[in-house]
Amino acid sequence: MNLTIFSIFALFTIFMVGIVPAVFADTFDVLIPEGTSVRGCETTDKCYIPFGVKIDVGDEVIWTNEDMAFHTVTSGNPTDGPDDLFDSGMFKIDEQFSHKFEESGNFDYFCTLHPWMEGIIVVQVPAEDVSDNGGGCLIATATFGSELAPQVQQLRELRDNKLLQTESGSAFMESFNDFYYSFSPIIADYERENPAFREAVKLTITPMMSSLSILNYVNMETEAEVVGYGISLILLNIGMYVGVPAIVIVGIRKRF
Ligand SMILES: [Cu+2]
Repeated sequence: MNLTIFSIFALFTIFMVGIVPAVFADTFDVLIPEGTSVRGCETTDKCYIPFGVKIDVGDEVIWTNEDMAFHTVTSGNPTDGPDDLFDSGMFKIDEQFSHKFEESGNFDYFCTLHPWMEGIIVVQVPAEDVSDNGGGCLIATATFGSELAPQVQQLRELRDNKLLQTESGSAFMESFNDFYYSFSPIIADYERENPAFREAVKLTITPMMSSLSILNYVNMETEAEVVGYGISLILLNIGMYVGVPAIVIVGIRKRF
């Protein structure tokens, strides 16, 4: 019974580690140092420190005013003026302004009170999201013989069309891949050398793949739906892989 509790705990941990980064995206600090209300900081790009910040989509930037004067953080540039993407308005010493960036791109900003003060935020799509689109499921490919096998296609469609369309799903795939690619090449190689082992793997993963196919028939558009279906599927799989064998073992033990 301890094993069951441990397995549930382990699977929940894997799932939550996948979700947490989506909920608590990274934050980055930018300081407005003392003395920026007079010209000079622009010669060394030190009106906002750091001048440029590179972040991922979903990350947040927090500006802190450490100067004695009022300043603003206003998207756009001094020549063309504000572009209305974000604007702190005037904020005073020790006050903060934050903005979460939901789209990729280069975002210039400046201070409307001191137009020599300029900075830039570069927002990029996380590298993992891009590379995930290329790889396939190594174990499913080795088990079902080819990348083009319907079972492998089903997994790929599920990942590309459902999971990677949401933040929680992408975050889950990211941590799942770190874990999965640590052992899947070894299993896939062994499957190619040993047909009996391949059949055993096929039997083992078939219930899980059938349960995943449910996802192709449901709507998973919101973050809450992805989390909900994700947890339900994990529980269903715990039921199939841990619960059923546990009940059988307990039943056998009672007989003897
Ligand atoms: Cu200013």
